[in-house]
Amino acid sequence: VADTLEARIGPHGVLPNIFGIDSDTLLQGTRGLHIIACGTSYHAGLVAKYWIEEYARLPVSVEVASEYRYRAAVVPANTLFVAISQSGETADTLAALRESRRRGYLGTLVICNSPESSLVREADLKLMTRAGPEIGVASTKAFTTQLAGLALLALELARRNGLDPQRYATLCADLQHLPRAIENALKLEPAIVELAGEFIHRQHALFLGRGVQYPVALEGALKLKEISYIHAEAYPAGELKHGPLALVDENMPVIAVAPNGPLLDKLKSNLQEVRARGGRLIVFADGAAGMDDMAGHGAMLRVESGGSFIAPAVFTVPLQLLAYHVAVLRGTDVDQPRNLAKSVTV
Ligand code: F1P
Repeated sequence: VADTLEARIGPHGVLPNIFGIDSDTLLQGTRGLHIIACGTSYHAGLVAKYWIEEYARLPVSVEVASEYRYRAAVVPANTLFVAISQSGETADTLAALRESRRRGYLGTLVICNSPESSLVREADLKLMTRAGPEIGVASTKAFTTQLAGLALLALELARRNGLDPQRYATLCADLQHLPRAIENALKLEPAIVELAGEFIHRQHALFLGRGVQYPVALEGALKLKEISYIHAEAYPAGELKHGPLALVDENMPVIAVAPNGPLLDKLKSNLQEVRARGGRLIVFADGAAGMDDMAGHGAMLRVESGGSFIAPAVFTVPLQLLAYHVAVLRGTDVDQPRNLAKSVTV
């Protein structure tokens, strides 16, 4: 993450290292974004939607690349097509990029970890993440570096679209703090190892988040599925009462991502509903969040979010660690999960 941000945040703000044909003109002309990606990269796109809409006030739609070309998409004027991919070789993402050429976008931007990849070669603009080689099939550091790159993009678009300079400066400082906040989150590892023991014989798990933390919950559930083979679902916490609550009993662990913020009270009332049904609560809460009334009804782990802007990237780390340690305890092959390929090229 530090490498992805490196040299791109200076005293005057962020300079996302976007290169390609006339990046300045394309970014200046952008009036909306359409983000496509697969798997973990898709979840990064969902986080970006919250950031770009909140700070740059541009409309963003996000779609899985595997569906994109089978839909007669309507493309509003001056929409930038954005593809996110760790490998840059995912067949659906590449096919979507090629299809986008026929659909009248302003231009194409690829956010990618592989400089020599097909996606990077074919895009107008490129923003490189610097996760280094990721050996395991499941994306982990690729995801956090994608979030770092997308945060830079969101801030750059925000700056161009008139975000209050003071607010912009605060967000830049938050982003600068991200590597340190992630280091702090990694210190939770011993507590997470202990927690992982509870999952050895579990078959199912529910993940909950609200707002920008919903995609983080999705990513936590995906990691648990991919490497531990535990059936895991993620829901925006407000959707609990529209169905998933029927699944909650003492055998269902419910993992909640709960940083401080305007939606915390809403989330707390959703968690009360879980508690009332005897569900086992595991809450990843912000140090600053008033969640003490939730303690004593399950496990509570405190994560220093480093500010609401970067919280999605920080809260991802304990969820990745949880999936990892559950997988280790269950004896699955963490680096090479069954049935999965690092890069899906067909
Ligand atoms: C997309 C992806 C990964 C996942 C797995 C299969 O890859 O879904 O997120 O971990 O490796 O492919 P990419 O387009 O980001 O390379």
